[in-house]
Amino acid sequence: PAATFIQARAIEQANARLQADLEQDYQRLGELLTRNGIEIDSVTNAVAAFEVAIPSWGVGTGGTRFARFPQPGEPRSVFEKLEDCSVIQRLTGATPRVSLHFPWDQTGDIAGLKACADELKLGFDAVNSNTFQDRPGQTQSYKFGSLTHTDPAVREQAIAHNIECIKIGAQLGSKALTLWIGDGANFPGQQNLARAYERYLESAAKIYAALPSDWRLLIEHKMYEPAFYATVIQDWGSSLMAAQTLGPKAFCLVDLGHHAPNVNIEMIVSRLVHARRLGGFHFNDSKYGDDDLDAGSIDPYRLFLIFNELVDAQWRKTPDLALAHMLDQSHNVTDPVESLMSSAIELQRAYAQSLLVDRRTLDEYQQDNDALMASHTLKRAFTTDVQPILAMARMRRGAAIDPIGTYRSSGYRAACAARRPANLSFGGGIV
Ligand code: LRH
Ligand code: MN
Ligand code: MN
Repeated sequence: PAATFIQARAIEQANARLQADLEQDYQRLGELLTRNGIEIDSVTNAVAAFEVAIPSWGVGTGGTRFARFPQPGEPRSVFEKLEDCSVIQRLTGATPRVSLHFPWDQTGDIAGLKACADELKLGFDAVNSNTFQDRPGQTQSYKFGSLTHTDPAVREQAIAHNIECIKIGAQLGSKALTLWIGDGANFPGQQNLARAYERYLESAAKIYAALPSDWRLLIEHKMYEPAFYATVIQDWGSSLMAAQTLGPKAFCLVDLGHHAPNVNIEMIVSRLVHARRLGGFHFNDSKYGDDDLDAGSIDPYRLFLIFNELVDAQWRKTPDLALAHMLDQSHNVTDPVESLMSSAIELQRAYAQSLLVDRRTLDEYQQDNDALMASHTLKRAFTTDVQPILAMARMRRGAAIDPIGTYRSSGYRAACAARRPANLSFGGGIV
Protein backbone atom coordinates (compact mmCIF):
# COMPACT_ATOMS: atom_id res chain seq x y z
CA PRO A 1 0.00 0.00 0.00
CA ALA A 2 0.95 3.62 -0.53
CA ALA A 3 1.39 4.19 3.18
CA THR A 4 4.41 1.95 3.16
CA PHE A 5 5.54 2.86 -0.33
CA ILE A 6 7.10 6.24 0.35
CA GLN A 7 8.55 5.39 3.70
CA ALA A 8 9.53 7.87 6.36
CA ARG A 9 13.07 6.55 5.97
CA ALA A 10 13.16 7.48 2.28
CA ILE A 11 12.12 11.03 3.15
CA GLU A 12 14.70 11.19 5.93
CA GLN A 13 17.44 9.98 3.59
CA ALA A 14 16.52 12.50 0.91
CA ASN A 15 16.36 15.26 3.53
CA ALA A 16 19.74 14.30 4.98
CA ARG A 17 21.36 15.20 1.66
CA LEU A 18 19.73 18.64 1.58
CA GLN A 19 19.62 19.62 5.23
CA ALA A 20 23.01 21.36 5.60
CA ASP A 21 22.36 23.72 2.68
CA LEU A 22 18.87 24.42 3.96
CA GLU A 23 20.11 25.30 7.46
CA GLN A 24 22.54 27.79 5.91
CA ASP A 25 19.94 29.39 3.65
CA TYR A 26 17.47 29.54 6.52
CA GLN A 27 19.96 31.25 8.79
CA ARG A 28 20.82 33.84 6.14
CA LEU A 29 17.13 34.59 5.51
CA GLY A 30 16.56 34.72 9.27
CA GLU A 31 19.25 37.41 9.60
CA LEU A 32 17.74 39.42 6.80
CA LEU A 33 14.26 39.24 8.33
CA THR A 34 15.56 40.09 11.82
CA ARG A 35 16.85 43.37 10.39
CA ASN A 36 13.22 44.07 9.38
CA GLY A 37 11.92 43.15 12.82
CA ILE A 38 10.55 39.74 11.82
CA GLU A 39 11.33 36.59 13.74
CA ILE A 40 11.72 33.87 11.09
CA ASP A 41 10.50 30.98 13.28
CA SER A 42 7.14 32.67 13.83
CA VAL A 43 6.61 32.69 10.05
CA THR A 44 7.84 29.10 9.73
CA ASN A 45 5.48 27.94 12.48
CA ALA A 46 2.52 29.64 10.81
CA VAL A 47 3.42 28.05 7.45
CA ALA A 48 3.80 24.64 9.11
CA ALA A 49 0.28 25.00 10.53
CA PHE A 50 -1.24 25.88 7.14
CA GLU A 51 -3.48 23.20 5.63
CA VAL A 52 -5.25 22.79 2.30
CA ALA A 53 -7.53 19.93 1.27
CA ILE A 54 -6.86 17.79 -1.80
CA PRO A 55 -9.80 17.33 -4.18
CA SER A 56 -10.34 13.62 -4.82
CA TRP A 57 -11.06 14.45 -8.46
CA GLY A 58 -7.69 16.15 -8.79
CA VAL A 59 -5.56 13.00 -8.52
CA GLY A 60 -6.92 11.54 -11.76
CA THR A 61 -5.69 13.07 -15.01
CA GLY A 62 -8.09 15.78 -16.12
CA GLY A 63 -9.10 16.70 -19.60
CA THR A 64 -11.15 19.05 -21.68
CA ARG A 65 -14.32 18.48 -23.66
CA PHE A 66 -12.00 17.79 -26.62
CA ALA A 67 -9.87 15.03 -25.18
CA ARG A 68 -8.35 13.46 -22.16
CA PHE A 69 -4.92 11.86 -22.21
CA PRO A 70 -4.80 9.46 -19.28
CA GLN A 71 -1.44 8.74 -17.71
CA PRO A 72 -0.27 5.39 -16.42
CA GLY A 73 -1.19 4.32 -12.91
CA GLU A 74 -4.27 6.47 -12.49
CA PRO A 75 -6.38 5.71 -9.42
CA ARG A 76 -9.37 3.55 -10.35
CA SER A 77 -11.40 3.94 -7.18
CA VAL A 78 -11.82 6.32 -4.30
CA PHE A 79 -9.57 4.03 -2.25
CA GLU A 80 -6.74 4.44 -4.74
CA LYS A 81 -7.38 8.18 -4.83
CA LEU A 82 -6.79 8.21 -1.07
CA GLU A 83 -3.47 6.42 -1.59
CA ASP A 84 -2.30 9.21 -3.90
CA CYS A 85 -3.57 11.85 -1.47
CA SER A 86 -1.58 10.25 1.33
CA VAL A 87 1.60 10.44 -0.75
CA ILE A 88 0.96 14.17 -1.26
CA GLN A 89 0.43 14.60 2.48
CA ARG A 90 3.54 12.60 3.44
CA LEU A 91 5.77 14.62 1.15
CA THR A 92 4.34 18.12 1.78
CA GLY A 93 2.87 17.84 5.28
CA ALA A 94 0.29 20.43 4.20
CA THR A 95 -2.63 18.36 2.95
CA PRO A 96 -4.09 16.22 5.74
CA ARG A 97 -7.66 16.12 4.39
CA VAL A 98 -9.46 15.07 1.22
CA SER A 99 -12.50 16.71 -0.31
CA LEU A 100 -14.81 14.08 -1.82
CA HIS A 101 -17.22 14.51 -4.73
CA PHE A 102 -20.40 12.43 -5.04
CA PRO A 103 -21.36 10.38 -6.95
CA TRP A 104 -17.85 10.34 -8.47
CA ASP A 105 -16.52 8.87 -5.21
CA GLN A 106 -19.48 6.57 -4.63
CA THR A 107 -18.72 3.38 -2.75
CA GLY A 108 -20.95 0.91 -0.99
CA ASP A 109 -18.41 0.75 1.80
CA ILE A 110 -18.34 4.03 3.71
CA ALA A 111 -17.03 2.34 6.87
CA GLY A 112 -14.23 0.81 4.79
CA LEU A 113 -13.45 4.22 3.30
CA LYS A 114 -13.18 5.74 6.77
CA ALA A 115 -10.94 2.88 7.90
CA CYS A 116 -8.73 3.31 4.83
CA ALA A 117 -8.42 7.06 5.50
CA ASP A 118 -7.60 6.41 9.15
CA GLU A 119 -4.89 3.97 8.17
CA LEU A 120 -3.43 6.51 5.76
CA LYS A 121 -3.77 9.23 8.45
CA LEU A 122 -6.09 11.30 6.28
CA GLY A 123 -9.25 13.17 7.25
CA PHE A 124 -12.13 14.45 5.16
CA ASP A 125 -12.86 18.07 4.33
CA ALA A 126 -16.04 19.45 2.75
CA VAL A 127 -18.06 17.02 0.63
CA ASN A 128 -19.11 18.20 -2.83
CA SER A 129 -22.44 17.26 -4.37
CA ASN A 130 -23.00 16.81 -8.09
CA THR A 131 -26.30 17.67 -9.72
CA PHE A 132 -24.70 18.90 -12.93
CA GLN A 133 -24.56 15.45 -14.54
CA ASP A 134 -27.06 12.65 -14.92
CA ARG A 135 -26.04 9.27 -13.62
CA PRO A 136 -27.30 5.96 -14.95
CA GLY A 137 -30.61 4.87 -13.47
CA GLN A 138 -31.58 8.31 -12.23
CA THR A 139 -35.30 9.02 -12.66
CA GLN A 140 -35.15 12.76 -13.38
CA SER A 141 -32.71 14.54 -15.70
CA TYR A 142 -30.67 17.63 -14.84
CA LYS A 143 -30.56 18.78 -18.46
CA PHE A 144 -32.59 21.86 -17.57
CA GLY A 145 -31.36 22.35 -14.04
CA SER A 146 -31.43 20.76 -10.61
CA LEU A 147 -32.20 22.79 -7.48
CA THR A 148 -33.84 25.49 -9.61
CA HIS A 149 -35.60 23.26 -12.14
CA THR A 150 -39.18 24.20 -13.01
CA ASP A 151 -40.34 20.65 -12.14
CA PRO A 152 -40.56 20.03 -8.38
CA ALA A 153 -39.72 16.34 -8.90
CA VAL A 154 -36.30 17.26 -10.27
CA ARG A 155 -35.73 19.70 -7.42
CA GLU A 156 -36.65 17.04 -4.87
CA GLN A 157 -34.22 14.56 -6.45
CA ALA A 158 -31.42 17.14 -6.29
CA ILE A 159 -32.25 18.05 -2.69
CA ALA A 160 -32.28 14.35 -1.72
CA HIS A 161 -28.85 13.87 -3.32
CA ASN A 162 -27.43 16.75 -1.28
CA ILE A 163 -28.91 15.35 1.92
CA GLU A 164 -27.38 11.98 1.06
CA CYS A 165 -23.99 13.73 0.67
CA ILE A 166 -24.40 15.24 4.14
CA LYS A 167 -25.19 11.80 5.57
CA ILE A 168 -22.13 10.22 3.96
CA GLY A 169 -19.95 13.16 5.00
CA ALA A 170 -21.18 12.92 8.60
CA GLN A 171 -20.07 9.27 8.73
CA LEU A 172 -16.65 10.28 7.44
CA GLY A 173 -16.08 13.24 9.76
CA SER A 174 -16.65 16.04 7.23
CA LYS A 175 -18.03 19.31 8.57
CA ALA A 176 -19.25 21.05 5.43
CA LEU A 177 -21.16 20.59 2.19
CA THR A 178 -20.00 22.54 -0.83
CA LEU A 179 -22.90 23.37 -3.09
CA TRP A 180 -22.18 24.27 -6.68
CA ILE A 181 -24.88 23.94 -9.33
CA GLY A 182 -24.59 24.48 -13.05
CA ASP A 183 -28.23 25.61 -13.29
CA GLY A 184 -28.93 28.49 -15.63
CA ALA A 185 -29.92 29.32 -19.17
CA ASN A 186 -28.31 29.39 -22.58
CA PHE A 187 -30.83 31.83 -24.11
CA PRO A 188 -32.34 35.10 -22.96
CA GLY A 189 -35.93 34.33 -22.09
CA GLN A 190 -35.26 30.64 -21.48
CA GLN A 191 -35.57 31.06 -17.74
CA ASN A 192 -37.40 33.47 -15.49
CA LEU A 193 -34.37 34.90 -13.72
CA ALA A 194 -36.26 35.98 -10.60
CA ARG A 195 -38.19 32.74 -10.18
CA ALA A 196 -35.10 30.57 -10.72
CA TYR A 197 -33.33 32.34 -7.83
CA GLU A 198 -36.41 31.97 -5.63
CA ARG A 199 -36.51 28.25 -6.40
CA TYR A 200 -32.81 28.06 -5.49
CA LEU A 201 -33.46 29.63 -2.10
CA GLU A 202 -36.37 27.30 -1.45
CA SER A 203 -34.39 24.17 -2.36
CA ALA A 204 -31.23 25.29 -0.57
CA ALA A 205 -33.28 25.93 2.60
CA LYS A 206 -34.31 22.26 2.62
CA ILE A 207 -30.66 21.20 2.34
CA TYR A 208 -29.67 23.73 5.01
CA ALA A 209 -32.31 22.27 7.34
CA ALA A 210 -30.60 18.86 7.05
CA LEU A 211 -27.17 20.17 8.19
CA PRO A 212 -25.92 18.81 11.52
CA SER A 213 -25.46 21.59 14.07
CA ASP A 214 -21.65 21.76 13.64
CA TRP A 215 -21.79 21.76 9.81
CA ARG A 216 -21.54 24.61 7.33
CA LEU A 217 -22.97 25.07 3.89
CA LEU A 218 -20.43 26.51 1.44
CA ILE A 219 -22.13 28.16 -1.51
CA GLU A 220 -19.90 28.25 -4.58
CA HIS A 221 -20.65 30.77 -7.33
CA LYS A 222 -19.49 30.67 -10.94
CA MET A 223 -20.13 33.15 -13.69
CA TYR A 224 -20.77 30.78 -16.58
CA GLU A 225 -20.38 27.24 -17.92
CA PRO A 226 -22.29 25.03 -18.45
CA ALA A 227 -24.94 27.78 -18.71
CA PHE A 228 -23.61 30.33 -21.17
CA TYR A 229 -26.21 33.09 -20.91
CA ALA A 230 -27.21 33.22 -17.25
CA THR A 231 -26.15 31.12 -14.26
CA VAL A 232 -28.39 31.18 -11.20
CA ILE A 233 -25.58 31.60 -8.64
CA GLN A 234 -23.29 33.56 -10.91
CA ASP A 235 -21.40 35.79 -8.54
CA TRP A 236 -20.65 36.66 -4.91
CA GLY A 237 -23.74 38.90 -4.78
CA SER A 238 -26.14 36.04 -5.42
CA SER A 239 -24.04 33.81 -3.18
CA LEU A 240 -23.95 36.30 -0.28
CA MET A 241 -27.69 37.03 -0.48
CA ALA A 242 -28.35 33.30 -0.41
CA ALA A 243 -26.03 32.79 2.59
CA GLN A 244 -27.68 35.67 4.47
CA THR A 245 -31.15 34.36 3.65
CA LEU A 246 -30.37 30.78 4.64
CA GLY A 247 -28.85 31.44 8.06
CA PRO A 248 -25.66 31.54 10.13
CA LYS A 249 -24.33 28.19 8.93
CA ALA A 250 -24.22 29.32 5.29
CA PHE A 251 -21.04 30.82 3.85
CA CYS A 252 -19.64 31.81 0.48
CA LEU A 253 -16.91 29.80 -1.20
CA VAL A 254 -14.64 31.56 -3.67
CA ASP A 255 -13.28 29.46 -6.53
CA LEU A 256 -10.58 31.61 -8.09
CA GLY A 257 -11.48 30.54 -11.62
CA HIS A 258 -15.16 31.48 -11.40
CA HIS A 259 -14.97 35.17 -12.25
CA ALA A 260 -14.73 37.35 -15.32
CA PRO A 261 -11.16 38.09 -16.44
CA ASN A 262 -9.69 41.09 -14.61
CA VAL A 263 -12.16 40.89 -11.73
CA ASN A 264 -10.50 41.99 -8.51
CA ILE A 265 -10.91 38.79 -6.48
CA GLU A 266 -9.04 40.09 -3.43
CA MET A 267 -11.72 42.78 -3.12
CA ILE A 268 -14.43 40.14 -3.17
CA VAL A 269 -12.53 38.35 -0.41
CA SER A 270 -12.33 41.56 1.59
CA ARG A 271 -16.08 42.23 1.25
CA LEU A 272 -16.99 38.68 2.25
CA VAL A 273 -14.72 38.94 5.29
CA HIS A 274 -16.53 42.16 6.18
CA ALA A 275 -19.89 40.40 5.87
CA ARG A 276 -18.54 37.53 8.03
CA ARG A 277 -19.58 35.11 5.30
CA LEU A 278 -16.29 34.01 3.76
CA GLY A 279 -16.29 30.23 4.15
CA GLY A 280 -13.47 28.98 2.00
CA PHE A 281 -11.71 28.69 -1.31
CA HIS A 282 -11.22 26.49 -4.30
CA PHE A 283 -7.69 27.47 -5.28
CA ASN A 284 -6.46 27.24 -8.87
CA ASP A 285 -5.19 29.63 -11.51
CA SER A 286 -6.43 30.73 -14.89
CA LYS A 287 -5.67 32.89 -17.87
CA TYR A 288 -9.01 32.95 -19.70
CA GLY A 289 -11.88 31.35 -17.79
CA ASP A 290 -12.38 28.45 -15.41
CA ASP A 291 -9.10 26.96 -16.62
CA ASP A 292 -8.39 25.03 -13.41
CA LEU A 293 -4.64 25.45 -13.89
CA ASP A 294 -2.22 24.92 -11.02
CA ALA A 295 -2.49 27.51 -8.24
CA GLY A 296 0.10 30.23 -8.63
CA SER A 297 1.20 29.05 -12.08
CA ILE A 298 -0.11 32.04 -14.06
CA ASP A 299 -0.46 34.96 -11.68
CA PRO A 300 1.30 34.39 -8.35
CA TYR A 301 0.91 38.07 -7.45
CA ARG A 302 -2.86 37.73 -7.46
CA LEU A 303 -2.60 34.70 -5.18
CA PHE A 304 -0.38 36.75 -2.87
CA LEU A 305 -2.89 39.63 -2.84
CA ILE A 306 -5.66 37.23 -1.81
CA PHE A 307 -3.56 35.85 1.04
CA ASN A 308 -2.63 39.40 1.93
CA GLU A 309 -6.33 40.09 2.58
CA LEU A 310 -6.61 36.99 4.74
CA VAL A 311 -3.54 37.88 6.79
CA ASP A 312 -4.76 41.45 7.08
CA ALA A 313 -8.08 40.13 8.41
CA GLN A 314 -6.16 38.07 10.99
CA TRP A 315 -4.07 41.11 11.87
CA ARG A 316 -7.23 43.16 12.38
CA LYS A 317 -8.45 40.31 14.63
CA THR A 318 -11.55 39.57 12.59
CA PRO A 319 -13.52 37.13 14.74
CA ASP A 320 -14.67 33.66 13.63
CA LEU A 321 -12.60 33.48 10.47
CA ALA A 322 -12.57 29.72 9.84
CA LEU A 323 -11.74 28.98 6.24
CA ALA A 324 -11.94 25.73 4.30
CA HIS A 325 -8.95 25.85 1.97
CA MET A 326 -9.20 23.44 -0.92
CA LEU A 327 -7.56 23.00 -4.29
CA ASP A 328 -9.77 22.57 -7.36
CA GLN A 329 -7.64 21.86 -10.39
CA SER A 330 -7.60 19.81 -13.55
CA HIS A 331 -4.21 18.34 -14.37
CA ASN A 332 -4.21 17.64 -18.07
CA VAL A 333 -0.50 17.57 -18.93
CA THR A 334 1.26 16.88 -15.64
CA ASP A 335 1.39 14.10 -13.07
CA PRO A 336 -1.47 15.16 -10.76
CA VAL A 337 0.47 14.20 -7.64
CA GLU A 338 3.26 16.58 -8.65
CA SER A 339 0.86 19.38 -9.57
CA LEU A 340 -1.04 19.09 -6.31
CA MET A 341 2.16 19.13 -4.25
CA SER A 342 3.43 22.11 -6.17
CA SER A 343 0.10 23.95 -5.76
CA ALA A 344 -0.07 23.35 -2.01
CA ILE A 345 3.44 24.80 -1.79
CA GLU A 346 2.43 27.84 -3.88
CA LEU A 347 -0.32 28.57 -1.34
CA GLN A 348 2.18 28.31 1.50
CA ARG A 349 4.50 30.62 -0.41
CA ALA A 350 1.79 33.26 -0.86
CA TYR A 351 0.87 32.88 2.82
CA ALA A 352 4.49 33.24 3.99
CA GLN A 353 5.03 36.30 1.78
CA SER A 354 1.84 37.86 3.17
CA LEU A 355 3.11 37.31 6.70
CA LEU A 356 6.21 39.34 5.78
CA VAL A 357 4.21 42.47 4.90
CA ASP A 358 5.14 45.25 7.28
CA ARG A 359 1.54 46.14 8.16
CA ARG A 360 2.30 49.04 10.47
CA THR A 361 4.41 50.74 7.82
CA LEU A 362 1.83 49.94 5.15
CA ASP A 363 -0.85 51.51 7.33
CA GLU A 364 1.22 54.69 7.64
CA TYR A 365 1.74 54.94 3.90
CA GLN A 366 -1.97 54.41 3.39
CA GLN A 367 -2.79 57.15 5.91
CA ASP A 368 -0.39 59.49 4.10
CA ASN A 369 -1.77 58.52 0.68
CA ASP A 370 1.72 57.49 -0.40
CA ALA A 371 0.62 55.17 -3.18
CA LEU A 372 4.12 54.35 -4.43
CA MET A 373 5.60 53.39 -1.08
CA ALA A 374 2.46 51.49 -0.08
CA SER A 375 2.73 49.38 -3.21
CA HIS A 376 6.48 48.93 -2.63
CA THR A 377 5.72 47.63 0.86
CA LEU A 378 3.62 44.84 -0.62
CA LYS A 379 6.14 44.18 -3.38
CA ARG A 380 8.98 43.93 -0.91
CA ALA A 381 7.23 41.07 0.85
CA PHE A 382 6.17 39.45 -2.42
CA THR A 383 9.68 39.50 -3.88
CA THR A 384 11.31 37.95 -0.79
CA ASP A 385 12.45 34.42 -1.56
CA VAL A 386 10.73 32.44 1.22
CA GLN A 387 11.81 29.05 -0.12
CA PRO A 388 13.95 28.24 2.98
CA ILE A 389 10.95 28.94 5.23
CA LEU A 390 8.73 26.55 3.26
CA ALA A 391 11.37 23.82 3.18
CA MET A 392 12.14 24.22 6.89
CA ALA A 393 8.43 24.05 7.76
CA ARG A 394 8.21 20.76 5.84
CA MET A 395 11.36 19.30 7.35
CA ARG A 396 10.19 20.09 10.89
CA ARG A 397 6.93 18.27 10.16
CA GLY A 398 8.77 15.20 8.92
CA ALA A 399 7.87 15.96 5.29
CA ALA A 400 10.27 16.35 2.39
CA ILE A 401 12.59 19.31 1.89
CA ASP A 402 12.20 18.65 -1.85
CA PRO A 403 8.81 16.94 -2.33
CA ILE A 404 8.92 16.63 -6.11
CA GLY A 405 12.54 15.41 -6.24
CA THR A 406 11.81 12.87 -3.50
CA TYR A 407 8.63 11.76 -5.28
CA ARG A 408 10.42 11.28 -8.60
CA SER A 409 13.21 9.25 -7.10
CA SER A 410 10.70 7.06 -5.22
CA GLY A 411 9.36 5.58 -8.47
CA TYR A 412 5.80 5.80 -7.10
CA ARG A 413 4.15 6.51 -10.44
CA ALA A 414 5.84 3.56 -12.17
CA ALA A 415 4.81 1.28 -9.32
CA CYS A 416 1.21 2.51 -9.64
CA ALA A 417 1.30 1.80 -13.36
CA ALA A 418 2.19 -1.80 -12.56
CA ARG A 419 -0.39 -2.15 -9.77
CA ARG A 420 -3.24 -0.30 -11.47
CA PRO A 421 -3.94 -1.40 -15.01
CA ALA A 422 -5.65 1.36 -17.03
CA ASN A 423 -9.33 2.02 -16.48
CA LEU A 424 -10.47 4.12 -19.41
CA SER A 425 -13.94 4.65 -17.99
CA PHE A 426 -12.64 6.77 -15.09
CA GLY A 427 -14.94 9.78 -15.08
CA GLY A 428 -14.00 12.10 -12.22
CA GLY A 429 -12.27 15.35 -12.96
CA ILE A 430 -13.55 16.29 -16.39
CA VAL A 431 -15.66 19.31 -15.71
C1 LRH B 1 -17.26 23.86 -11.10
C2 LRH B 1 -16.34 23.40 -10.03
C3 LRH B 1 -17.09 22.96 -8.79
C4 LRH B 1 -17.22 21.49 -9.06
C5 LRH B 1 -15.81 21.18 -9.55
C6 LRH B 1 -15.56 19.85 -10.14
O1 LRH B 1 -16.56 24.42 -12.16
O2 LRH B 1 -15.38 24.37 -9.72
O3 LRH B 1 -16.34 23.17 -7.63
O4 LRH B 1 -17.61 20.74 -7.96
O5 LRH B 1 -15.60 22.26 -10.46
MN1 MN C 1 -14.70 24.68 -7.68
MN1 MN D 1 -14.69 25.35 -11.52
